[in-house]
Amino acid sequence: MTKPTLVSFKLCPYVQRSVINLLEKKVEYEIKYIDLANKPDWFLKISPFGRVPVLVVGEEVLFESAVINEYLDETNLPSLHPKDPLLKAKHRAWAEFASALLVDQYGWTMSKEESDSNKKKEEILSKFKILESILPEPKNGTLFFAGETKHLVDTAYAPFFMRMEFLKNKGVEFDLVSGFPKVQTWSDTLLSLPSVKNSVLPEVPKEYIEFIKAHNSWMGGKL
Ligand SMILES: N[C@@H](CCC(=O)N[C@@H](CS)C(=O)NCC(=O)O)C(=O)O
Repeated sequence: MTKPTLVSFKLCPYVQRSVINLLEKKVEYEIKYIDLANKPDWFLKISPFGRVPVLVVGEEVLFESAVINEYLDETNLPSLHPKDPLLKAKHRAWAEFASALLVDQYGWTMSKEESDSNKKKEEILSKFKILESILPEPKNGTLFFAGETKHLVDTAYAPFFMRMEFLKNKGVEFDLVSGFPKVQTWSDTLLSLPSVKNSVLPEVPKEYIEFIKAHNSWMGGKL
């Protein structure tokens, strides 16, 4: 069977989720980078929403990171999902919550006006408050979504936390995580995983900041 091919934009957090899963599952894969500002025709033909990631598996094309990750999880056992259907459904619901955080993060960094950026920041903070209330207590300085064991849902959050870290490195005013001790421990745990560390190219931290600046957002002027 030929290797699956992941189509990527190197700064995309949704693609990064799939890379983390490919690495977690030790799947051999190819990766093709495209420029979203100049989408090639072959990509537009295979990506129904014109978005990355897409995963090409033989003759088939999968899109939507959550679906790609479920496929990778089912076809490369052991599964990173809980066995119990109710718990599995709960994990899927909280993976959706991670996607909402990514949307807030994009708005926070890319808004042209300070007031719009601040609204998004407040949305992130209110979501952190909810996460802090539902996360279990960390043990020995380690915390995953469900406690001591890593699950698929954790991989949905890691790209978000990585970008929070890139921003925090540009100034304490961009540090939203440290006010939430359990969220902070969760972030530290995820960012220390080899699959997460190796899920982006070395230039991504710098290019992420450059990307924000290049869009003339309010935050871009502060970085
Ligand atoms: N819900 C999608 C979101 C994917 C997404 O928004 N990808 C962005 C890049 S990070 C994209 O391809 N945008 C298309 C564009 O910028 O034209 C998923 O989880 O895969």
